[in-house]
Amino acid sequence: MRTIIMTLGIVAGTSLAGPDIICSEITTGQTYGAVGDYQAYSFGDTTCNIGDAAFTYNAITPDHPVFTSSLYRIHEGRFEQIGMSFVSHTFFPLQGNACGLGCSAGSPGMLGAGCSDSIGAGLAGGQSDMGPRIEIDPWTSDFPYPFSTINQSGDAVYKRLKARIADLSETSALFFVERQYMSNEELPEARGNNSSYRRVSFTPASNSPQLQGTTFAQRPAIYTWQDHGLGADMPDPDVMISPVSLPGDGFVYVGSRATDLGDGTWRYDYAVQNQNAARGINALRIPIGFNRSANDPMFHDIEYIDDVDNQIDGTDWGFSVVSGFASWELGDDFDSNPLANAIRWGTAYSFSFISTQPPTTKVAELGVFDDDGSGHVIASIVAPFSGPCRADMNADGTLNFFDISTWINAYTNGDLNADFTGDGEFSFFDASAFLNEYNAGCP
Ligand SMILES: [Ca+2]
Ligand SMILES: [Ca+2]
Ligand SMILES: [Ca+2]
Ligand SMILES: [Ca+2]
Repeated sequence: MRTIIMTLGIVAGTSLAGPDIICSEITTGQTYGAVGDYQAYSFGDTTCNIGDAAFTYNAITPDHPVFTSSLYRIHEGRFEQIGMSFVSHTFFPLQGNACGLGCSAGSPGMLGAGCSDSIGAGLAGGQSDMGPRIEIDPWTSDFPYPFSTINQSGDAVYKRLKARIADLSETSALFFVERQYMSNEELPEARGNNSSYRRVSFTPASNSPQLQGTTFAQRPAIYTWQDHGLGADMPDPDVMISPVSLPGDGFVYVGSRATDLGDGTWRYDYAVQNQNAARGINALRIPIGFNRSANDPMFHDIEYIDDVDNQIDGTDWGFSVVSGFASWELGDDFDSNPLANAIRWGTAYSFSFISTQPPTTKVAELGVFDDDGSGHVIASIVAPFSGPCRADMNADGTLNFFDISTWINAYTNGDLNADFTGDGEFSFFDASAFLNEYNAGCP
């Protein structure tokens, strides 16, 4: 018996074989510009191959990793993306041992198993080696070569990680830079750990970056909200982060938090970060209960500025409170407009509204932009309780047959407003919870 188990273990281990890139440290920063309202940056880093096979770094074919940089901030309790770069195409790797894994250097032009590479901020800011994000398939990391705008440079902020100076000048905000790698040689199991972040501050007047604290490796930027939500290195236990794996595709993360405004209302903040999902997200739907309200909606997306990627439409999503959901909807899918303002890989959009109801745990729907008929995916979130009396499904102040009928209809339709257990599944336990609350009556 023991032999069989060990054999299975070896087989499972073998299935994970291959190269596995991570960004282990963000090391240096450099400033460019300003140009108009924007300041630009580049950051150096150290990467490690923590897998058991070498990576190819062939600069003149599509067989090399690429990386990108993004800027985020936590401001007034919200997590927001405020900047993004094009992707940088890598070339000849160094063969160091920065991760202490014992580098077995392969042939020249390969990053051997256990080996590290590093790049300074100056090289990382090279415009000639940067191409558009939109040409990268974030799940397979395939892209055309030569990529668009290869060898093209421009003004100081062109292609580089850039942000509005006004967004950087908010002294009460915490700022974070995220580095994300992508490689078409990684197996699916090795693709989820390719984003790392580090806190950064900006010197007033010069806007120059100062890296702070340590790098949070293999951790997408949305976790800054949880890791630093109450201040630098002060975690916020009220922030919920839910990873969602799209079938046959990459990861999307949904963050949520409720803030008691002290006047009988709560502000609900949400953020959706698409790390590496090719299909994108085009809706966020929060079940709040039928005939309940949600007010003062806020929507924050990302600006696509440079020539190729700015083909992507910047139209803000619409907000509605309809049929028991507070929803933000893009209003397009990939088939109707491939360049619509979906939450694409390497970006995070933020949302909020105000409710008179205190928080509970529920499940939200995320619309899939390029869904091929597969429909939505779900994620656990903090959301307003459907009260004051939840069994009063139609919120008319009395309990009667219409509430039972409304619950049964919702349950039959797979409507999350019937999910009384808040787990995203529809089962006997939801019926039991509804009937118990109905029989207990409302105050
Ligand atoms: Ca990896
Ligand atoms: Ca917009
Ligand atoms: Ca009722
Ligand atoms: Ca349920």
